[in-house]
Amino acid sequence: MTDSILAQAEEFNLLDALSLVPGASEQPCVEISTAACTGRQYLNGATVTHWQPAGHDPVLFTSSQAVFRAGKAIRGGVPICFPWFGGHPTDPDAPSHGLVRTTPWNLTQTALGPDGVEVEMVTNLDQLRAELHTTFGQNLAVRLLVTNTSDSDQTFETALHTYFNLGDIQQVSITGLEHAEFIDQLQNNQRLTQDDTPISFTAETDRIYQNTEATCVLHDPAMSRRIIVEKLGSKSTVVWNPWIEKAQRLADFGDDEYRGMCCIETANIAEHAVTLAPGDSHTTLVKISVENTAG
Ligand code: TA6
Repeated sequence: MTDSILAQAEEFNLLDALSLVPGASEQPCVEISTAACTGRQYLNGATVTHWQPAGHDPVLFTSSQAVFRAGKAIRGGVPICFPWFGGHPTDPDAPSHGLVRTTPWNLTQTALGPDGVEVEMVTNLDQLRAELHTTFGQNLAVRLLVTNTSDSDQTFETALHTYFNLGDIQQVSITGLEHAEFIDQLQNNQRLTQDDTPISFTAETDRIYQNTEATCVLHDPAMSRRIIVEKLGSKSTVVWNPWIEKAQRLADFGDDEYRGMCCIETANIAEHAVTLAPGDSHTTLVKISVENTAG
């Protein structure tokens, strides 16, 4: 698989801006390097694993223990959860977070666009087609376009499961979700409401905020920056940090790595699952930007 993909490099390489190369464990990926940023996206799961805009530290977290192997989800970056989130609603043997974060997507287009290097990857399920359009520039934009290719209505959940790199979990806060209702996945999926204070982390946190299209801001004083997470076509926002015990249980995650990451995920989950008529499409978009706060 890898050799035939890499043989296509000539078709997709963009001078010095983008190269199709063997990445970790020889897994094929596109590497981006421009004046605006560096980036990396694996064909496995179409997973963006690195984005670093000029003048900033890396914005995405990818575990030092991540496994790069066909059929294995990469622990970090922006895994794509689709066509379901979490456990399958009826099949306990089905993989967590759907089918496409562990399958090889097809690299179909690369281009130099006005906002950066544009990469398109595609995968087809029986009734649904997923296209991931990623733009690597001073900002990072990840757009999932799902189309119903069947002759009947199709319903799906999705999440752009973004892992953010941060300086110190005990100093960060997230604003934008005040007063939103959330499903607490650690309290039997109880529905609770966020008060008027920012989210901070003092324990394992695993919440699905519902009925919110709000922009979130991750305030990271240890790295003197804030990360702005804007979204379109998404009514759920998932906030997750595994904390100590879960971090130790995750084989592809360092025991102490919970200190330097959190997930803010752009999603449509549960009552916000999307139903498409035959031929219709839906877009879920996240746009990530970074601002220094030093001085
Ligand atoms: O998005 C949060 C979550 O659903 C957590 O419950 C945790 O399981 C995380 O996803 C990672 O899931 P994974 O299947 O990648 O280990």
